[in-house]
Amino acid sequence: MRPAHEALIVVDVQNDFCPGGALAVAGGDAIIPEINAMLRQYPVRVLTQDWHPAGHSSFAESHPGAAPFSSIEMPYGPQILWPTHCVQGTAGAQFHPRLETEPGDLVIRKGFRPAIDSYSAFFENDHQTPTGLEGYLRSRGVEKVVLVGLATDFCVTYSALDAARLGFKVAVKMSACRAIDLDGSLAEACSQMMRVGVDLL
Ligand code: VGL
Ligand code: ZN
Repeated sequence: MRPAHEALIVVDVQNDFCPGGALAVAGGDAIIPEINAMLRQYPVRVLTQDWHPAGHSSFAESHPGAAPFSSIEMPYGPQILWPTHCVQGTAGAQFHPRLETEPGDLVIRKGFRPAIDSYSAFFENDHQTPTGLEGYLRSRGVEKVVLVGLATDFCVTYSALDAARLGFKVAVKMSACRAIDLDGSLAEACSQMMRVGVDLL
């Protein structure tokens, strides 16, 4: 067992981010055995679930004429428009069936506000609207978080940067993550994480 002040955060290991899903990440399901093993070793275990209402503003289909993976300006900054994914209540939004979710203490759902996306497990994409995870972790005495899951260069990195900004020690277990890698986004994400002291394991 890892020390009592360490939390594992499993980001978005959902069907739509795995092969065959609507926003499939290459090899997204290959990380599941390692994550299942890690879930048995951490005293605090959080799972996140991307959880969008139909017609969410981050979906390309919500912006007539816009192509998936193009970018638009939202009131809170630039936003990539994604293929429709992780719609509340659909099979694509469910955790992957091989992910052993039973040890999880908390499931944080995010991205449920129609007008704003939420990559990070801590704050929505305005970097201000909290999900509540910070308070949960502090109440449980957590000082260090280890992040795994999908996708390395979006939800994992945004979560890692926020956790570092909030003063947690942060590590990302890279072998238990997979990236979308849009236009060099993985390299950019890794350099941003290293710049703020996130340990890339
Ligand atoms: C994610 C794009 C859109 C992720 C979620 O989990 O990294 N990426 N929604
Ligand atoms: Zn999403």
